[in-house]
Amino acid sequence: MNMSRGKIGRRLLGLAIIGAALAVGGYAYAEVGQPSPWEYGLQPSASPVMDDIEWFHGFLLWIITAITLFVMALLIIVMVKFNSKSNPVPSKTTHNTLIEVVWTIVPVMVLVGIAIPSFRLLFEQVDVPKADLTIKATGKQWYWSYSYPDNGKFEFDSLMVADKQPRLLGVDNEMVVPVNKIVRVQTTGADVIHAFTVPAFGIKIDAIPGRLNETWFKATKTGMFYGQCSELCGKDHAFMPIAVRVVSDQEFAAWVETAKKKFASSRTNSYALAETGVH
Ligand SMILES: [Cu+2]
Repeated sequence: MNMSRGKIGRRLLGLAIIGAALAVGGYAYAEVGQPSPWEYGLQPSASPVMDDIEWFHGFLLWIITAITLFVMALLIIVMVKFNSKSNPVPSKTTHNTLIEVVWTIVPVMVLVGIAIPSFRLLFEQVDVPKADLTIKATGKQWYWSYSYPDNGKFEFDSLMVADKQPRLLGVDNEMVVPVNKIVRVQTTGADVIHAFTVPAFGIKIDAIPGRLNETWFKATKTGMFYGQCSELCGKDHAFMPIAVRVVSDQEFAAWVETAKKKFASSRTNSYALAETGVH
């Protein structure tokens, strides 16, 4: 059967639309946690802790908005009703017990209402649940080293690669973790204080020489998630990104096998790379 030109055109258009939809869907599936242009909110969450941080952020925004509007309304009332023109003979009242009790009790209740979820969130972040694996992140001037004590005790360096995308975030060796597993992150500093931060996971913890800090995350989406050292640590502070690749359990097991071989004797190579400088 012969199809008219118009019919073929419409079919091609239909196919193109389906193709584009699939492409967009595929892109959305591979999550990327990184800053975006003109961003004014938080990076999309990819962990339970970050979900709660987002909730707390929204909760505070409502409270602060209500307080600001209330204070603004009081100011406007005072300016309109009690200026010298509309209220030439001011009242001499200096005390009003009810109002004084209210303006003491209400702010206290607001603060307690903020403190309860705030402390709950703080405990959630610091109280590490039973971990599925541990990764030690060591901050160095100016790159990160990751070791996997539960998976064969290998360690590797993660250095920024100047021409890799996303700019200033791409690294040679990413930290790799399995999805939906509780990862305990231990941080320390080899030289000065650094800070290990991944916004999408809601983690930020100092990496201090001579001290071992601990935090945790559970990545709920596969994809690439980026962060940066968040403690001013020297001249290349801006060039020691954190790149975390979240993969399935099978992919993680396969990566561990290759990483064990790849990083068995590569430490000298990475140190040499650090000394020649990649930026
Ligand atoms: Cu640093």
